[in-house]
Amino acid sequence: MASSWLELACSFAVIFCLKATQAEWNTNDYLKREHTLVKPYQGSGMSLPLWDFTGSTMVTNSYVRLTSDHQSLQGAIWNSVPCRSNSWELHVQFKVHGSGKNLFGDGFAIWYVKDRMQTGSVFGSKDYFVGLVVFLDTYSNHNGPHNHQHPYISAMINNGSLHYDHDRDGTHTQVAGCEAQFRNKDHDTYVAIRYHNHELKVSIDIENKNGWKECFSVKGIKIPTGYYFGASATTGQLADNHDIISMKMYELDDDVEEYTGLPTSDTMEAPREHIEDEPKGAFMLRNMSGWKLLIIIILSFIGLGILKVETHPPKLIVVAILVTWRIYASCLQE
Ligand SMILES: [Ca+2]
Repeated sequence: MASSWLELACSFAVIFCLKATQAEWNTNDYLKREHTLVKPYQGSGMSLPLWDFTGSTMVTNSYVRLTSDHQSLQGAIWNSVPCRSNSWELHVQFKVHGSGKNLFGDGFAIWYVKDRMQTGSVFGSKDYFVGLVVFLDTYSNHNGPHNHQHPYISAMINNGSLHYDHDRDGTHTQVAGCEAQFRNKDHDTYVAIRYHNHELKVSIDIENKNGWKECFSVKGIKIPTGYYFGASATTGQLADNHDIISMKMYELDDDVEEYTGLPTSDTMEAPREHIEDEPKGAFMLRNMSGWKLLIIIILSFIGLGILKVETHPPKLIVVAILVTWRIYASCLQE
């Protein structure tokens, strides 16, 4: 009898342990190693299994640097295995940092696209792409009034027909976006891209709180399987270090059938009005009509002529400069 009780107790203990393990796991997410990049990066020299590089990309023991803090660079890292998961979540640990306090750029992009390893004008990768991209844009190129600050995270879905407009920071083709101060942080920074049941959700963990905060979520998104994950970055006149520390892809259970069509999005944010910058400085001089410039030059000569015949040159220099500047300023306002 005692042994029966013992067996029963053991059975309960086993069941309890199994339940506890299930509760601990409590997720249907599965890490897919073929789409995952983690330290220590296993490779020889510049090559890594499952991942390929372009441009300025450099691999160290601690990070994959897409661009360093120097001008006119572009680099990318691409997974070589197409994604066969219908729904997935990609966690990217990254670090964007540099010496610039007010001027830095341009940011980086995380891709899930049909064509990999293609350099181009969109953060170092191809324009008119087919797939999904999430931009982590650190530099505001947008002319005119903005309704958001940078750094800015946004997503774009493209079936190959849309052009990414750098001058507007892609705001007229984005499905959604949010501001996120992820640059020059001393702690680890993460972004999560979740595509599940035709919903795209982007979350961030950038405040050292070890938890995800939603950036945006958009329903009615369809992207097929068979595309490639990647990340790319560029620097132009402004620069930054754009580092990828890890990329982890989790397959998710879902309730939808496999989609094989072109990427689509039911909604897209309303286009923002494109307002030209008011030209300033040397740029303004190029736009100024000839007669206005002529007036300025004539007045300058008159001012200098007066200086020669007067006895108080310092005072007149100030007057001449003020008159010239006033006319120049009135030209600018027109
Ligand atoms: Ca930008």
